[in-house]
Amino acid sequence: MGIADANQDVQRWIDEWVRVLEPARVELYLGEREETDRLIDGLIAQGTLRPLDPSRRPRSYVAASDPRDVARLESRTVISTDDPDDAGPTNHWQDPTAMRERLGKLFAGSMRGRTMYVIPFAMGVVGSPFAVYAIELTDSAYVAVSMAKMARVGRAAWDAILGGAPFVPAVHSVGAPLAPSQRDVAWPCDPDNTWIAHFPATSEIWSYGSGYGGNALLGKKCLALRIASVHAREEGWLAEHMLILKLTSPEQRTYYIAAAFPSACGKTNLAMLQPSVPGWRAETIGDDIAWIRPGPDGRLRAVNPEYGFFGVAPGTSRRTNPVAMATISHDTIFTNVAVTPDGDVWWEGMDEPAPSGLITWRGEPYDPAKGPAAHPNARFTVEARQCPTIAPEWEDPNGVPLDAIVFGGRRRDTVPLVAEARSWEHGVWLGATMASETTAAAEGSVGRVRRDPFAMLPFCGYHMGDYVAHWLEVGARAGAKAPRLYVVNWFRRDDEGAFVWPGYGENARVLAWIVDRLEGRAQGVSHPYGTVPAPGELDLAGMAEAPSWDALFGIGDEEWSRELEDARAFVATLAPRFPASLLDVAEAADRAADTDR
Ligand code: GTP
Ligand code: SPV
Ligand code: MN
Repeated sequence: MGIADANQDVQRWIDEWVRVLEPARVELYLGEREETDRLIDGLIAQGTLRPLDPSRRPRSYVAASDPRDVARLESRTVISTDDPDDAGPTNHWQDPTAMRERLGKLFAGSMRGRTMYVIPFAMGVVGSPFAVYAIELTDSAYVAVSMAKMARVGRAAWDAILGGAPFVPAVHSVGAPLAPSQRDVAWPCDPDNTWIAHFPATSEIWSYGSGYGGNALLGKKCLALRIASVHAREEGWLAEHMLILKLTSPEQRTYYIAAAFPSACGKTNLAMLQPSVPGWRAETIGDDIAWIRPGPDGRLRAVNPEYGFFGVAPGTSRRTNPVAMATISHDTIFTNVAVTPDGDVWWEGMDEPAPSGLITWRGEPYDPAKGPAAHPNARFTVEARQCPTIAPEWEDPNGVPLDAIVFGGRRRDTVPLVAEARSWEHGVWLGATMASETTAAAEGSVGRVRRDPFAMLPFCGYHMGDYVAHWLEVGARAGAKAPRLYVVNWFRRDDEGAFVWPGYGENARVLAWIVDRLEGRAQGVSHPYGTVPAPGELDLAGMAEAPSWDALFGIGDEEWSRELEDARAFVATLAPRFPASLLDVAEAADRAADTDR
């Protein structure tokens, strides 16, 4: 079906995999309406998707995953380079030959009884200088229909690849072959043997055993971050875990801001911000990944290479994120949310309390004593063009020029609400040593503070020390045209454990201060983290309970020295590739803050 016209390289690659995987059928999937409808009908018949009430949420479905397959599996995500040092200490390294052998055994016959979908796609606008082409082979129809929402799947990418454009070869199997007459399960997977392997030397991605999110939608973290970060380093650009936001001031000036926060730390929410401050307007360009290249004028230009949002459902409400709620009002696939008796979705943090008769993500009647109704990493999958605040330039093939880049994390103390770095180098130090409390977006314990450089800890495809050095080079080349660098923290808490900052739409106050800095209107005061708003400088007018300056920015001497010591200990683990000059930059910044105090 259409594969006959594939050019020889592509055909040979597909044939090789068909021999290994032994699917019962092979289908080219271009994401077209009729094909998608047919796949969805099949998924409903199989019990993977359950249609929601079309009068409440048209053309929308709920999937419930296997409870053992609910998030990215960081411990089984590997970078296979010949030299382990090229993967660096922050990645799980596996010898490429051994990994190919091990996965080869798992892949052998793993698609028996199933259809293999051949999915050509582009990350970035087809034909643009940013575009990267790829083909994912998968035996999951759920992955296929999700990919059509998340990436530019289709004829244009296929034609580009057939025309000879290089493509990233990506192979995915849920690892659950079907014997003849064996009944399928709703969510096939092989959790005991899951591996998500990357071979940077050949840009290959091999994923086995999981059907969930970043483990299986290979255009996202595997391609657009881990593989792309390797290309980016070689070619002088940046592949980042960042949202991109367009901000228009009351003076009608436009600013483009990118922000790196770790998983489940607020990127989608900031990307869809509805400013609480009168006169400001925010529009969305991307919510998770930014590819950043120097433009012809020397400014850094960013694109969102994705086509949709794979957003965290819990905590999303009309109060916190009305834009997301509007975006997912139709044509959305929900995974691991709860289902109401009238055929709609529910999760913790929604505006309405849990209705009676609620069925949890595990398919059981809801009993609060037995845990949440929606899995904490429950997600929605939806095309970006459904977002009411999507900016027209989100598909600009040349991207948007960045004015500021923000680093943030989830920290109950220490890190101030906002600070401007003293220089690009100082900002790189702050980005390289940022830390965050772990979340449900990956397997493992939640709430533990870990260093997560540039929110890229699980996503950098090479040595983290080299990555930091690459950031220095990109900044040096951009010179005075480089965007300014900031840190933010929406998650400081008081003694009772309550957030001191209301967050969400109120974060616009922080963005307004950043713009004031860009325009030279805000003086700021010196702080261990750089320049923070002087008391009274942050516009808190009209806030119900304005927090004190100290609650938002205060930091004790001991708190600061502990932080600095911990940051230094972390970067020591990246030596000798971590740029030593940054230690001097950090020390100079520390001294500057000291003299100012
Ligand atoms: P990934 O998709 O995993 O990369 O997550 P993300 O960075 O896009 O995070 P998202 O915006 O989905 O937010 C994750 C969680 O943080 C949700 O439960 C939000 O409600 C919560 N959150 C987001 N912004 C804020 C904020 O400003 N303040 C507080 N307190 N919580 C927030
Ligand atoms: C993240 O964990 O940062 C996500 C979800 O955006 S996933 O696609 O699973 O990586
Ligand atoms: Mn993310």
